[in-house]
Amino acid sequence: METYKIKDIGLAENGKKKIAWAESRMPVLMHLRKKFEKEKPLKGARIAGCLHVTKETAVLVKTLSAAGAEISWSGCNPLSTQDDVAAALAAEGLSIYAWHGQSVEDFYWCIDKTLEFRPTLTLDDGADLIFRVHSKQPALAPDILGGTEETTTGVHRLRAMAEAGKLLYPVMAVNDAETKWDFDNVYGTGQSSIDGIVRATSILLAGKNFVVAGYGHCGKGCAMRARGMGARVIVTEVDPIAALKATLEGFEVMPMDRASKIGDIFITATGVKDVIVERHFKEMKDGAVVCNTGHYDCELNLNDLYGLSTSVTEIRPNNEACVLKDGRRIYLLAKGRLVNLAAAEGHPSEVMDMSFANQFLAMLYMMKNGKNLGKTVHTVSKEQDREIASVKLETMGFTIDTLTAAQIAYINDYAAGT
Ligand code: RBV
Repeated sequence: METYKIKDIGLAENGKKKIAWAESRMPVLMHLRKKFEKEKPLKGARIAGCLHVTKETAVLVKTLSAAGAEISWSGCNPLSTQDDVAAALAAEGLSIYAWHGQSVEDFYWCIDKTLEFRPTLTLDDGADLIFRVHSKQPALAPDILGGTEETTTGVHRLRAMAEAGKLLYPVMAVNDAETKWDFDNVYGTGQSSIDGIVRATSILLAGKNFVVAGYGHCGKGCAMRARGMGARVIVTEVDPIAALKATLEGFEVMPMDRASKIGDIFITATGVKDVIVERHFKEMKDGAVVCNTGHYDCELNLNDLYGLSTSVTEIRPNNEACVLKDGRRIYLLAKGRLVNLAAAEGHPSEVMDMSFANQFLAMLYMMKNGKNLGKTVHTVSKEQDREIASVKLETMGFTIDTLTAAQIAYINDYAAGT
């Protein structure tokens, strides 16, 4: 019986080349693969994973498998699967259910397929898989030692579930590791979102008004990189502290009601719905480009945009021209889904190296300790963070200083002053 459903197994050769390229740029994860492939600490684990099927994720999947785990995988977004990578994983005998451009029904069908082997661990990006277990198949929960969560939005969902007393097993918030959010969310999102915008439009960024909605870590990355390309960056926020940070970084801050009139390119990175709605679309300039890099596709209100449009035409991959009644055109990228994963390839391998090293170590931790943990959201240890940072630095060829005994004594000596 086939243990996969993908677009085309014939794409496997290309996928293998992409995965090999990612492997050459993910030294921390490869170090962990080497370290654990003999010992096989995940032997006996059945891991259901739901995370973008990219070349980087493939390196994680192969590492989990090398450490002894049985795997069943689905993508966590209907538009992010790289079909050649999915084919390469299937060709290696791994169980995978994912293809690019699937419907929402197919998306959940794929998740359900991965649950058929009764997982003992779950790995999420956005919490759709774990939520599926809780809402549709709670009978699976007693056999599940623990789960992990990759992204900010998923961690928010899980914390809300835990607070409501609804979480049936412990989860590790991989996103909250410093070697994840302070790198992946900032530099990863910054580069890959610009990459997605450029691939979908080939637009010149220099001199454009580039509006970033949300100045969290992802928004900060987008703003920083857009400025680097010569754009004039405008930030919109609801949080005074985040807004203040943006102004002191030199970005202009204003409400979306004003930004909507002057922006050339808009990107949402808030994790909240209805950030750009009808009244904003109505004010936009002819030729404005709108996209989203938040986990879910609710930040741009597409019902509003399509409702205002007299025609919608895909003019190039991931770029739809929405023509309004008065002839103005608004260009919607990647149907409002994560522009970096749908229109480009997601974050670069080098940064996913740290995120996925955290995922891998969190899986080992859950396998070993899950049954003794409270049914709540846990964070990775400082030791894990430091170990990943140390190995990453070492593989990049950097060395750092060490505190002397006298310096340590000084730090701990509260009496030492002027
Ligand atoms: N993300 N994965 C990739 N190349 O595999 N790129 C981005 C990749 C993850 C990232 O960690 C983020 O938290 C999540 O996608 C949002 O869904």
